[in-house]
Amino acid sequence: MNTSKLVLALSIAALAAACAPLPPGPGPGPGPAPRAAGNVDQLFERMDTDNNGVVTRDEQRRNAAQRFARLDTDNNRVVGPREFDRAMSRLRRGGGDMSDFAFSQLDADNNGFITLIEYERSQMTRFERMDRNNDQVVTRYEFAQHMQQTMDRMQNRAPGAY
Ligand SMILES: [Ca+2]
Ligand SMILES: [Ca+2]
Ligand SMILES: [Ca+2]
Repeated sequence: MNTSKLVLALSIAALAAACAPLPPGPGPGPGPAPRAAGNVDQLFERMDTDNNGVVTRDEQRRNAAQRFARLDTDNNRVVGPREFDRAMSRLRRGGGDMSDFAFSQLDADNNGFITLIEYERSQMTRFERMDRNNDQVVTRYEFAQHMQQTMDRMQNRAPGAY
């Protein structure tokens, strides 16, 4: 398994679960900023629940639990493909093959459902990827870099490329 693909899938899944609809249409304003820049700030602020400017492992874990609860719309403690697909379809680019791929990455034991434990584990893996300097916190800068890479990959590859 190519780890960058894995992390991309996890990032997209997390984005979908963050339930922040990306602004549709062409990006605002001039400059090199990616059109998701504003969202990156918003997403980071949502992750940094105590507002101290960094995301800790505890915050990441708690956020994972909250996102999971949001994905599990029928409250049966697992997220099935349909629930996941619905979340992914909020991300215009994320549907279809990409959704299937992300789902299969999250469903570690391949039983057709994502459990909270599987989801948490994936989010902690993602945390480790984001924490580039391994100081056990993710800064806004680290997060922005991570999201930038995710966006670049989403834009440069058709979903079918996976
Ligand atoms: Ca924090
Ligand atoms: Ca469910
Ligand atoms: Ca760090």
